[in-house]
Parts: sequence; structure tokens; C-alpha cells
Amino acid sequence: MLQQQLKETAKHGLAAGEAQAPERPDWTIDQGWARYTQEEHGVWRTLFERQSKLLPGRACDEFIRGMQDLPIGPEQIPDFEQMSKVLKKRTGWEVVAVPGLVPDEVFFEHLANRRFPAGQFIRKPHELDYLEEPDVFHDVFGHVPMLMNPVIADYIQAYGEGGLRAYRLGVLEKLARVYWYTVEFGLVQQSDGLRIYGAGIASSASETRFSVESDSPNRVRFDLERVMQTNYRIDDFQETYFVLGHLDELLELAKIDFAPIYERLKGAPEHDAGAVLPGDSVVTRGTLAYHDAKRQVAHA
Ligand code: HBI
Ligand code: FE
Repeated sequence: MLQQQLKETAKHGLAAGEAQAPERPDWTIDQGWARYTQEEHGVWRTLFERQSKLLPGRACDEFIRGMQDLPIGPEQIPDFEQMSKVLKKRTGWEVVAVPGLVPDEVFFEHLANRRFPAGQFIRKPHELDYLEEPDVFHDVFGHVPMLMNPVIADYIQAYGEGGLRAYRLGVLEKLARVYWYTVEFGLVQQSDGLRIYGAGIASSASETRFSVESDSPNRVRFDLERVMQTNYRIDDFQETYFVLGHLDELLELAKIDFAPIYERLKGAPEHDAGAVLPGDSVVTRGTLAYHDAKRQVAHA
């Protein structure tokens, strides 16, 4: 894998299934909450406090509200069972523990059944800003508040169902891009400004600032086919963020039959992560200074 300097949060960069054979066919494990050490709870606290300070005014209202309504706080790593009780009442979702990345089909099967697989482990104190697999902070702090929202709840379930279909059709890459640029790195236009709803951003201190404040990245209105043709960064901040006009746009997206779109896009050109295209509705055109500087160092 490339050298990765600034991987602040889980970017899911490893091939799924690199762990050893699972105990259970669905890859779930016991969370084993009582076995977390004080040091592990301390890592959670550090990350929780840092993000809680940054997110008001940067994350969307739905994220902030979801967080408030969940029984999670800075003191300790959340207990999945307790959290699932509240989540289940709100949107029918629950959180199950997995060792890390799981194979794509296993992941989709869980989502299609409103089970969110969350990494059981937490990153080590020396890797607060650097992590390859989704851990409990990324999965719980980043994803679960949005799962309290009925629109996102339906959308991610639909993604699980669509993922199973896309997997069989051999077009997973295109669907994965949609997930990446929405659930993981999505921005949404709110009346008081651009806001974060993507978990990959919301669980990362540096990308929280970068995504909404930096002049470097492009911010482009979300367009399904455009996104399906666009590469993404797994090793660094995104070069382009796609912006929804409203979270309800995801409801429409959840209903779309992707099969004809896959057909139409066969052989269509792929776009670089930092490209701005003639058809784009540009919110802010980026300087790309951040990534250009890194590319220069890499080529020197
Ligand atoms: N496994 N635990 C876990 N979390 C993920 O986000 C995840 C995964 N396996 C596969 C996967 N994501 C993605 O590659 C799919 O969305 C395509
Ligand atoms: Fe994630």
C-alpha cells in the first residue's frame, strides 16, 4: 500500500477479510465490553472530546441531534447493547460487533437487515490520527448518530440491498463510490452553511476542518452518475466533496434501480478524484493546493 501520512480516520483501505477465519458465519463477535481497559476508555475520551468541540457548527443538525439522543458520552466506550436499545426504538437499527473489516457480502447482508457492524477494537494512543481499519470510534461516533435519522436509516439499508445486487452483477466499485461520497464523506447544504454528514469526516479532527473550511478541495453538487464514475482517495483527505441540497435527496437515491445505470455507464470514462467537469454544479472550486503539494513531494 502507498505511504500514508495523514490517515486520520478509518478509510477502509484494506481488502476485506484479511483477518483470520471468523467464529460465526456472519463475522460478529461479542463486544466484551467489560474487557476494555482504562487506557482504551481513555482513547475514546480523548477522541470524543476533541470531536465534540469541533462538530457544532460544522456537522449537520441531524448528526448533532442523533448524538444528543444516544446514550453515549466521553466517559467510556459505549456498550453496543445499551446503544442498540435506543437506536432500535428510533429507526429499527442495531449495532453488532465485528473484528474489523468484513467481506463485502457479509457487510451488505448486515446492512440490508439493519444491523450496523462496528469494529470492536479501539485505536492505540499512538495512532489517534492514523488508522487503517474502522474501529469503534469511527463506527460508533461517526456512523451511529446518523443512523438515528430515518432518512439515513433507510438509505443505508437500501445500500446493503443494492450492494448484494451490485456484488452479483460485478459492479461493486461503482456502488462503493456512492457510499464513499455520501455515507462516509458527504456534505449537505443547510440554511446556515455547508455541513458534514459523512462518518469518515465526522470521526476525523483534521478532515472535519479541511472538508468545510479549506480552500483546497472542490465541493460539487451531488450527481449520482458523476459520483459513480469518480475515483476517491483512501489514503488521505478527499480532493472533492459532493454536496447534497438536502438529506432527503438520499431518500430518492435509495429508491433508484441502479441496474440500468450500471449498463449505461459501462465503458464510460472514469474521473480523477480532483477533476472538475463541464457539467458540474460547482459549490466551491478548490485550489487543490493541499494535494498538489503532496504530489510534488512524491515526484521530487
Ligand atoms: N466492513 N466492518 C466493515 N466496515 C465497512 O465499512 C466495510 C466493511 N467491509 C466492506 C466495506 N466496508 C466496503 O468495502 C463496502 O462498502 C464496499
Ligand atoms: Fe465507515
